[in-house]
Amino acid sequence: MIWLSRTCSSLTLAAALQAGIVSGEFELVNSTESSVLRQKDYSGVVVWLEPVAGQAPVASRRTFTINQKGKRFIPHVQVMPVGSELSLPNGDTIFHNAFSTFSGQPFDTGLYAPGSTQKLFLRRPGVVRIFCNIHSNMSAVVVVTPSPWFAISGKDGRFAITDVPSGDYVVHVWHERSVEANLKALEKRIRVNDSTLLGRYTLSESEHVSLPHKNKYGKDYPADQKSYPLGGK
Ligand SMILES: [Cu+2]
Repeated sequence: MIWLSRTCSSLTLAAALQAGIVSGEFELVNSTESSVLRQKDYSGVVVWLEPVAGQAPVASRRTFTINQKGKRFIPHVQVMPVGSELSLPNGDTIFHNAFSTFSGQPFDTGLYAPGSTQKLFLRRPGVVRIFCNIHSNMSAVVVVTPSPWFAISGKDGRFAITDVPSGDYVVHVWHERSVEANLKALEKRIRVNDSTLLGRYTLSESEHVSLPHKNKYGKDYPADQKSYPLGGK
């Protein structure tokens, strides 16, 4: 028993020691976004790893949050592993809604009051776009990854995925203003040992087209968008 115990401990220790960090950075080019042009804000690019052989383990259940504040979803882009809980607190003094018709997991919270929170589980990988049925300019994106190894770039474009076990992986990248073909071209196979540097990715936004979205009924938002304060009319 002692021998077994020591063996398990050694294996656990070895696995922990073999876990690595995968890091790199993104640069956004050909953008028309003022935050990119003026502040070199390269945040919001999502990256995740999928093992070449076998399935990724299911991540332990965690809650990720997108706040509703100032008639905005904050953060605008969130990333979480499949099976995670998404929390949507309404931090405004008016009613909001959250709905999605994307990635085969549609939902509609209905109207909900200031100070209250809606929670839901996203059970399938994919890109889930979220809107408010009252305010057409409110939008968010949740990238639900099929593995627990993911990251999102900060303003400086850098990212780091920690605790990645040694092995072979495919790197996947997603960015809201990059077209699917360009993102697909960035996929590459890597071998992770300890610290693995992926270098600099350049993502062009030249082919991005921003289109207005429909409300939850599939129709245009009314020109007169009302807000509903608590206790108001
Ligand atoms: Cu709203």
